[in-house]
Amino acid sequence: MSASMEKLTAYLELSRPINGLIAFISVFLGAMFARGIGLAGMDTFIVAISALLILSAGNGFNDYCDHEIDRINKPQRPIPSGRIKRHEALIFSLVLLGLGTGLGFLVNRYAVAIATFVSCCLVVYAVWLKRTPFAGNLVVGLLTGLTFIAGGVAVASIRGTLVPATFAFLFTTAREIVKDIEDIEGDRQNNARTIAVLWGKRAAVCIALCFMFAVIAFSPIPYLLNWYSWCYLPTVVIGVDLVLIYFAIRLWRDASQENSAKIQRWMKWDIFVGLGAIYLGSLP
Ligand code: DMA
Repeated sequence: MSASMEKLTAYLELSRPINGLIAFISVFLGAMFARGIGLAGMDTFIVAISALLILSAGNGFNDYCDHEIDRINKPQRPIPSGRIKRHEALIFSLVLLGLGTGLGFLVNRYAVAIATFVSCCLVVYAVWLKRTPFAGNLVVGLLTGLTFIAGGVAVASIRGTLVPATFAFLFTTAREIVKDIEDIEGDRQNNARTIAVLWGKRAAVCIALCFMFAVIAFSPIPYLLNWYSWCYLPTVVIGVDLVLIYFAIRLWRDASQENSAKIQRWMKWDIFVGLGAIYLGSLP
């Protein structure tokens, strides 16, 4: 691979494109739930791109701040592996943050307000909240939920986005706590006061399980309230609830770094199943 190609791949890796794709899709789904299938237009596309750019920036800035921690936890990442210099990651993140927030001006003032708010939260998270027990996890969960609401803002109606936003919040908070169990070594050595470091793995597992069970408990509600059609229920029960129960049992039995790493990765893929269930449920 040529040097410039390698650099490009490293920047792509830094931005964590799967997470960006999830944010992009979440905005579209948010707009769809707010206004109905097929009504997503140019504004939604702009907000979705803005979410993708801001999240990519957030990931880059996160790695910029976490270079010491990642040297232990994730040595293969672009910064600790030396493929991207720290200042390059910083410039990359600031440019994407500026572009992402700027795009909000093409939509409406609420889009600008959300983009600015999310950008500030991501900076505060990387600099400070990540090293604070629980608050950091909650903020990432809330921001993930907010991507659906941003989709609603693009079509000037946030009703209908609150169910997927709640799902996203609960699911992501659980996953973030599992990630903290995975990252316990590097976090401990760098004095990051996460739940796993401060209160121990067992407590972290219990809190993550509470959030997983909250997702399961919440999942039939939109169907029972007649908000989603019947297609939603079997998809969410089989594709999300049963899968979460399986993850919960595995995590309870083995909270090692290796196992929590596997579970949090699988949880990321399972988000697509959850998005699919909500999509199917909202088809006319
Ligand atoms: C995820 O942070 C990134 C953003 C933008 C909130 P994280 O603390 O979960 O990342 P890491 O994988 O470095 O622990």
